[in-house]
Amino acid sequence: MRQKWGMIATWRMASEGVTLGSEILKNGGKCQDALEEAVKFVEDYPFYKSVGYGGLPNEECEVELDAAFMDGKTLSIGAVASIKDYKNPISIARKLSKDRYNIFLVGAGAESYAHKNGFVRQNMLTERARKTWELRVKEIQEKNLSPYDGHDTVCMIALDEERDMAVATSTSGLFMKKKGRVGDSPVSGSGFYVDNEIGGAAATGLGEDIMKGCLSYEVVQRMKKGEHPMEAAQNAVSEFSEVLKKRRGKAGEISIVAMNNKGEWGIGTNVEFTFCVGTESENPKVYIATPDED
Ligand code: SD4
Repeated sequence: MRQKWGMIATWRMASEGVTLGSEILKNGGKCQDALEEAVKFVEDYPFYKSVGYGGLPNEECEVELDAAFMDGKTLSIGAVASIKDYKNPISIARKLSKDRYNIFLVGAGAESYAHKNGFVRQNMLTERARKTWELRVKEIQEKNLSPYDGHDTVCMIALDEERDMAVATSTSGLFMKKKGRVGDSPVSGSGFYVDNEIGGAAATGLGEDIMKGCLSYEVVQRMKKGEHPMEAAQNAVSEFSEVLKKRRGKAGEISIVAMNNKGEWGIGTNVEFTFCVGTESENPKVYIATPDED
C-alpha cells in the first residue's frame, strides 16, 4: 500500500527519534524537519554511545563526529567529517546542504564554519565515554585486541506527504579510530543516497567495506530498476558480502535501510541488526533482523 509518509532508521537507539519524526510527518511536516529533529534527539542523548554527545572517542580520546544530510528533490548534499566540539553535526550538515559550493567540510574547516554560523559549541566527551575508552585501551594492551569495535551509526530516511524524501546520517564512527579517519557515513553514495524519483538508502557497519561497494547508491539504483526496497537492500548486502569474502577473505559488518517513494521499505544485513520504522499505516516500531531471516 502506498504510504502518505514514512520513516526508517538504523538501530534501536533511533526509536524515540522515529517517534518524534513520525509525529512531524503525520501532521503534514516536511521530511527534512522530521529528520533533523529525530537525529538531533539521538545526538543529544548521552547514553547512545556512537552518535553525538557521549559518542565514543578516537584513539587519542577525542570525539570526532561525521554527519550528512541529503535532499531527494534537489539532490543537495551537506556533510561534515571529523568535527569536534559542536553539539549537533546533523544541523551543520543540513545547513551545508543549502550551499552551492564547499558542501563537505572536515575538521578545523567544519568547526570554523559551525562557529561562523552560530552553531552551539559543546565538549562532546562524557565521563562515561572517557571511562569506556580507558577500559578499552587497557583491554587492547592486555589481550592484544583489534581497536575497532562498538560502532553504530544513526541513519534515517523520510518521506513526507508532498512526496519529498531526504536522508540523514550521524556517527562518532569506529571506536578507537585514528584521528582524522572518515567513514562512509558522510560520503554520498556509500553511507547514504536519496532521489525523490526513486527512494533512499543508508548504511551502517564497517565504513571501510561499505565504501568499497558504494552500497547506498547501489541499493537506490536497484530500486530504480524495479526491485522492492527489501529485495534491493538484501541483494546488495548479500552479493557484496560475497564479493568481499571472495576477493579479500572476509566481509565487515554491513546493514542497510531503504525506502522507496511509495513508502515501501526494506533492509539488508549480514549481522544481527535492529531498526525502526514508522509509516502512515504502522506505528513506530523496533524490528530485529538476522542475516538468515532477512
Ligand atoms: C563508520 N559506518 O564510521 C560507520 C560506523 C557504523 O555501525 O555505522 N557503525 O564506518
